[in-house]
Amino acid sequence: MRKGFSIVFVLIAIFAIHSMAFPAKIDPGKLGVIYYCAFPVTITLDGKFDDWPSVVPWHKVPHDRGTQPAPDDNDASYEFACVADENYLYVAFKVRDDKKVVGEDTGCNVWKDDSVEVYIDGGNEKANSYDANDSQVTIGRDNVGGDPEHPKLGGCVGQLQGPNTGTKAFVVDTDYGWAVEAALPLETWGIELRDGLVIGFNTHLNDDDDKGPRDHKLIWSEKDVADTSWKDPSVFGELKFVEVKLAVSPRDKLATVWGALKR
Ligand SMILES: [Ca+2]
Ligand SMILES: [Ca+2]
Ligand SMILES: [Ca+2]
Ligand SMILES: [Ca+2]
Repeated sequence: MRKGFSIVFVLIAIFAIHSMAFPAKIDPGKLGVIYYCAFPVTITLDGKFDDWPSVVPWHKVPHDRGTQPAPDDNDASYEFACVADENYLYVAFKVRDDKKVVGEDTGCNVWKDDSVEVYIDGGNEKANSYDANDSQVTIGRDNVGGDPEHPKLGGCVGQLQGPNTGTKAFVVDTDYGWAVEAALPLETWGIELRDGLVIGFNTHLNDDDDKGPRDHKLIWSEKDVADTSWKDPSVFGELKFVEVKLAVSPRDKLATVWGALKR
């Protein structure tokens, strides 16, 4: 009788575990308006995305969304995703690009070469000019093969300039173009992580294909219609931090249940 009871209990437990094993759903937010950033998730900056939970939403910015659109998505388009832990906002980019241009414009001028930009308004004040918690952080493709702890950064605008933000970035070339895993320290912008917290946020892509000036400029925030995020945080979109319980492996859970049964 007792054995039968145990078997039923185990079956119920397995059913419950199976249900729990499906990862939490994360609201994808709205393209150009708001991104829901799951935490706590810690990412290893190695240029590989296998540590990004599959439930994390990716926002795709197509070739024709921005002030200098490209002819097609293979020429220029990108996807980005975010997660956070108690120390960092992690931002990943997968950039489609047909021609690599790096090393012509470096440092503060890297926005003229292949680069991505992350914009943060830590207090979400939406001011018309940069205050002490507003930044542009520009990460160039020229960081491929570089030091991820001390990447070359642009974004030399405002009080809290990109190169002074402590941002780390691992940048790799890929078969479709290039990719970035970046870690932005929350304390730089005075961000105290909690469920529901909203900050100002935007992402851009600069694509140079033939040297000289930038050829394509793609923009996530729908309010940034004139490429003015570099001076005006009021055109940023928003990022909302959402605490999620991501599933652990069913095997671990099962071991826990079996252990409890044996006691
Ligand atoms: Ca990784
Ligand atoms: Ca291109
Ligand atoms: Ca601000
Ligand atoms: Ca390019």
